[in-house]
Amino acid sequence: MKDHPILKAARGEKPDYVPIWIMRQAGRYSAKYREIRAKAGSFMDLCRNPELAAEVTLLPIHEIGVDAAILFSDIFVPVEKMGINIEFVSGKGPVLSPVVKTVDDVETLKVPEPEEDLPYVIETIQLIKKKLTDRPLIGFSGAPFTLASYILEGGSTKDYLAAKTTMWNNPLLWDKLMTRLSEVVTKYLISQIEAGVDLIQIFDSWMGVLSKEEYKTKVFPYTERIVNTIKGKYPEIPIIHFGVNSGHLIEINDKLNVDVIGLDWRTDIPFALSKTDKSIQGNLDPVTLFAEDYIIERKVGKIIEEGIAARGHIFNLGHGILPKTDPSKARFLVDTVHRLGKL
Ligand code: 1CP
Repeated sequence: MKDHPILKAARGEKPDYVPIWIMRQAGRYSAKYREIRAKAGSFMDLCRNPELAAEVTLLPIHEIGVDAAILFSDIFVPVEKMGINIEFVSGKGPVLSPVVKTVDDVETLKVPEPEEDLPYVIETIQLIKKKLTDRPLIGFSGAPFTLASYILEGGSTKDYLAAKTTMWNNPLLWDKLMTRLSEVVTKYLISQIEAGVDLIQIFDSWMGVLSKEEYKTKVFPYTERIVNTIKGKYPEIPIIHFGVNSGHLIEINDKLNVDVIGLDWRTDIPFALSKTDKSIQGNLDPVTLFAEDYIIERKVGKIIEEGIAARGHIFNLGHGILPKTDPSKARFLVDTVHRLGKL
């Protein structure tokens, strides 16, 4: 397993081919996923059901041939166990309650003990690892800023008003919440590693909405602490750090002790490589999977060419695969990367 192309690319050793996995690869574009999801009840029920979550995790391995599985779960799974209720309301997205507004509210948030509070996540990982012996399993967590943005807003947001104003107007609350979230994320990721995941991705999906200065002073130190604690304990487990539209933050994130920087499609690979010498992941625009095959081929070819100059390159979309994607196009993408990516 240690020599699998994804792990080699993450470490900056040269694999035989460019490996690929796809963000949200176990998702709504798959008919089988929709069928299992309907059987499970709510989306959070599916995340809490080890048998079904393991089955869903393995679907894209068989259906589209990706080189790694990613644990089927969600960034809200540990948040629920902090004492915040999560509901997915159709047309509105996730609704979190109660909304955190004061330092006292933060004090009531628990730090879940994964063995006791999240046993279904550990069990899901163990079930997957029994069945998946030839490819790595990716574990993941949201990062403190992305989690805080939902917790302070009570759901999705376009302007990040609650997160940004709290950061500016209430630095004590901000620090207490970010510190607590850092503890939650650290424990959660360590428990995933101990249950058997082979590498991890930290999703700071929305960090790109911050300026360099804000990111550096108000967000980076918390992520840095998480990464250093995990690397201190498990230096051999590669860490991927990803955020949407965050090309302006690469030179700051280059200082994190992570192995791979995830890029979305708006960040050109040559630009990214001028800011970091870490391995990279990405970065095909998810909408490309609605284009003609020759367009997909051309864009994949360009990304692979550009990725050769990186320390290592894991192919991925620049963000999650869209629910309307035709699964045969996802399969075509994986085959194309494998065909054009022989090194
Ligand atoms: O209806 C459904 O079936 C639910 C759709 C869905 C799925 C398939 C949600 C709801 N989450 C997931 C799975 C999921 N989420 C995975 C599984 C592994 C995979 O196949 O990739 C992962 C890694 C996530 C992570 C996640 N959840 C992120 C970070 C990644 C990203 O997209 O930037 C975020 C921000 C979430 C929050 C979330 N989960 C689901 C929704 C609708 C949202 C809100 C998104 C928003 O605010 O716009």
